[in-house]
Amino acid sequence: MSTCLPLDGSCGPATGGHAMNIDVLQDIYRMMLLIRRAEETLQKLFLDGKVPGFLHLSIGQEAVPASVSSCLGPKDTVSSNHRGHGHTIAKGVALEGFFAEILGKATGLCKGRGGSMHVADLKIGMLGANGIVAAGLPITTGSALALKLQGEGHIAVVYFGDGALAEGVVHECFNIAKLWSLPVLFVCENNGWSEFSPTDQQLATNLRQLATAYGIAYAEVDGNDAHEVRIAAEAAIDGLRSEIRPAILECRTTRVRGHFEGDKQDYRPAEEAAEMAARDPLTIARRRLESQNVADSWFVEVAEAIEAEIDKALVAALDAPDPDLGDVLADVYTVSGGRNG
Ligand SMILES: Cc1ncc(C[n+]2csc(CCOP(=O)(O)OP(=O)(O)O)c2C)c(N)n1
Ligand SMILES: [Mg+2]
Repeated sequence: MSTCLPLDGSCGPATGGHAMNIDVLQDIYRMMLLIRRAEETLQKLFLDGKVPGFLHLSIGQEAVPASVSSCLGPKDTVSSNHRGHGHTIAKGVALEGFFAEILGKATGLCKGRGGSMHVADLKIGMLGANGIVAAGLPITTGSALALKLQGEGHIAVVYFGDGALAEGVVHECFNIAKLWSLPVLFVCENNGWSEFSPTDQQLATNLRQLATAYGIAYAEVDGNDAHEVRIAAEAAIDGLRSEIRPAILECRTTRVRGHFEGDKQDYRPAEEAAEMAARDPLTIARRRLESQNVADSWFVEVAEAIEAEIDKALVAALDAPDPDLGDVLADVYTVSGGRNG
């Protein structure tokens, strides 16, 4: 199927002069649902006591990575933060190794040593989730420098939250990315919260003003509308590839769950829950697809296929062996620079 998907019912170009084929939004919807179901699976595993460590779910934010990654190729790189499951899955990670990593199994993508906040898969350009707020920005800025020097037209993307904007390293990265014209897309998932503090209690300015100050191209979108995110991301990424320069994309989104699983969220206004339900990214995308006559049967088929994919990966991950304690020092670098194991 290759029907034009308009914003307004016409079939002309949508925002920014870009039209979108309906199959692009179908692919994005499929990816959003895969992320949602994978995280719901993790949520259950966590409640069963099978996940060592913390779990930060990105439920409500799926439209951002699904849409941004739909514009990327395997040689483009991505780095992420503590809420990184969606970023990782959207970049194309194998689900079995992903689940195994979060379960701490030997077959995990990082041999079970990283867990939820440190999943990485360099083969597919996933440079890693990161438990240190804002730490993905210098990693990605460095990757963008490498990609620019390689000269093959690939770009680097970093996802970070509004809470990261108060970190000094963000400003260093904006500065050097602009000065050196690095092909990096800074994607801010602004969900209005940094742990238990609203954004305006910890940031004296806003991202639009920061982008202006650094002279970096900036766009702001409804991060829960996959169609809008895709159009804005495509325009930004086209600019990065053709002009070799940075851009900032701010996506207004919703952190549906607590900061971490188990967070009681008693600091949160009660009315936020209803607002978030009305902005569910899957519902918004589904309505757009239905308005273009995508049949109910298509949604059923997609949901069944995803359930089967997750079940298969999960069974394999749960059956996988735990790491051998004898390997505990393997891959650990010593102070003198030698390598154990
Ligand atoms: C350098 C650093 N400071 C503080 C923390 C504790 N911390 C973990 S997540 C977080 C809030 C992050 O908020 P945001 O970047 O908006 O991401 P969100 O959780 O909303 O997705 C904080 C302060 C940390 N992990 N690293
Ligand atoms: Mg936040």
